[in-house]
Amino acid sequence: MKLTVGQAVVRFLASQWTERDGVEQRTIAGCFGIFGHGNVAGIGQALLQAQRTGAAGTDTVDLPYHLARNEQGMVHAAAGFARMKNRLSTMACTASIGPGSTNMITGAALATVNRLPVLLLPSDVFATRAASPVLQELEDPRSYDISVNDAFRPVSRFFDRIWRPEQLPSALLAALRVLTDPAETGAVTLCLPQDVQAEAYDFPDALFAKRVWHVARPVAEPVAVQRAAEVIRNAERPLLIAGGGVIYSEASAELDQFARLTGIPVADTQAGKGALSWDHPNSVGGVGATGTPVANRLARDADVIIGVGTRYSDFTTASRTAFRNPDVKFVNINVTGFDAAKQSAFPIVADARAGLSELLPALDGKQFPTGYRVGVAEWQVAVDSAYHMGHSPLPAQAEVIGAVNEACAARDVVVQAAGSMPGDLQLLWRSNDPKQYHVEYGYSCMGFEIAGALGIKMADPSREVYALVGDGSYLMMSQEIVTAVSEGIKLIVVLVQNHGFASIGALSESLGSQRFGTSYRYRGATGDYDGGYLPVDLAANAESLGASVIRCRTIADLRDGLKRAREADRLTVVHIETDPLSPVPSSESWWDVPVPEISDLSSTQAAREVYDAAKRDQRHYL
Ligand SMILES: Cc1ncc(C[n+]2csc(CCOP(=O)(O)OP(=O)(O)O)c2C)c(N)n1
Ligand SMILES: [Mg+2]
Repeated sequence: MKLTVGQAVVRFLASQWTERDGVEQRTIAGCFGIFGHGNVAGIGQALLQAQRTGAAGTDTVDLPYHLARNEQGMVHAAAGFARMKNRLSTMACTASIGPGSTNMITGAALATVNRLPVLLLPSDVFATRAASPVLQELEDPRSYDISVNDAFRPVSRFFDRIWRPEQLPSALLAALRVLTDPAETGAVTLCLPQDVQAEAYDFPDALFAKRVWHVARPVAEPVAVQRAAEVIRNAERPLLIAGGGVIYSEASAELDQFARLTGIPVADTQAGKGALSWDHPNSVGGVGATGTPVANRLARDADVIIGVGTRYSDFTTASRTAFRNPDVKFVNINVTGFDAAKQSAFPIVADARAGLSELLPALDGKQFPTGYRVGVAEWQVAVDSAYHMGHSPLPAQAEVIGAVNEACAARDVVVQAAGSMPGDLQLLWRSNDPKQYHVEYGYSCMGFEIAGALGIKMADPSREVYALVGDGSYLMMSQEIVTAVSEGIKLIVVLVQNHGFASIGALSESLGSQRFGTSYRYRGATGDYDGGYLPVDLAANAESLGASVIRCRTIADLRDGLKRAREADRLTVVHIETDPLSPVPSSESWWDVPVPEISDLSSTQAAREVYDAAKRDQRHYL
């Protein structure tokens, strides 16, 4: 079949399907893009042709194109989409050469860190070098085969550059293999030189036949299950930590059964929150640096930690201070050998659902005490008071979170990524559904919120999607509001104005750095940013991008605004100002952020003493 490389890429992508548990869906549901000279006539023409005629020559199979406003934003949208689809479907992203492509690198890193499949198609410099150096080409005197796209290599799980059409079939197959493999997945980058995109070649017809990628549920090695089960049977105080892998594997029912039958308390990570509903009898909330005090006390004393589908980020382990029992042992169920082996664990390399189902019978009916339930009930009283604290004159962020949480129906989704909200959310949010809590905390990338929410809503239009966004994150990346408006995609954006970085401000203060350089204010007489607030109106800004805007002053306004936003049929921004210094309950935990060993400032010296003391609790798990 004679096609250009661009046409072959599009036709191939439109014919790929994933299948798990007998359910098929399109692997690549569509293509985000921003055109420039690198892709407008190559991939761009192929997408146009697909839109006009159907990619595979039919009316039903197609690769819909979505014009984004920023290349980083479109990769965030693809990552949000993929997470919402439990990694069984994603989007492709086409960018022009040079800055269009390198704008995607942050998105690629986010996807790879979070183990989310995204397919990136950065355009590249001429293969023939006919017009070299083309506009935006990096000239490297050491080698002519280096381009800016080589910067994708460390943040991609598969990377290739298609210098010749003959390379395309094997590259496409490798790309799809990695995208659909739960153990390997992440950003996949295929660089497409702009001349090669337009070059015609006689491709084998079989390349474009419908292809179904089976997404495996690898089962555990029986010996590994027996060894792990023995460790758990001999435990006295086990704690299970549910990570994102439980949700991707759709293992909530198996986890529920495992927890009910054994009595083992279940804590969760940022990616795993909602694996069990917050009011499940075994739920003890988030664990680690931003976890609940209940879970953290259980973690401190536990003799066996069962990590399911978690990669043990430093927030989860509280920078390796969370687990203090001197004899603590780990049992990990993970589809990735790399994660299963962490903390010198007894590893079960398996899909979370398969692994839990195999481990449960091997425990021979062993049951553990459930005394922790008293602490959970007390903790829920503390959450209620944080949600309704009546802070004044400006409301507290915890009350905003409470209002959004109480406005959410079970299937609604909350999206966040960076600032003070991820911590407050992990501590306080009550999740009723495995897909309700979408906090991107692998890369914690400011600016993910609105762009990610766009992808999430595209993945499941039947759910209301609330993007909670701080003023800092909003200023970094709000432009996908325009994309959502043009696509007619409804989002609810809750814009929390606190004039700067509440998060890093508080962190700075706790580390002796006096909130230096973290507020959005005029530069004052001292030279610091301690002057008056800036004449910035983010609500007006959102309005100017085409959003409906509801301005709120009080929590009562906010509750009403959220109700109206929910009833609205278009993107609505609900704006509220909060007190950046408002309180939240303590996690009774720690995060390792080094304080200077020597300093002229007494604030830093005092913080270093506290740091040294906390650091003594840090350990290896060997
Ligand atoms: C792209 C990016 N740059 C920098 C950071 C470091 N950082 C983490 S939180 C934060 C401030 C976030 O401000 P805002 O969105 O207003 O949230 P707030 O802290 O006020 O809750 C910064 C700069 C980051 N996470 N991501
Ligand atoms: Mg802020």
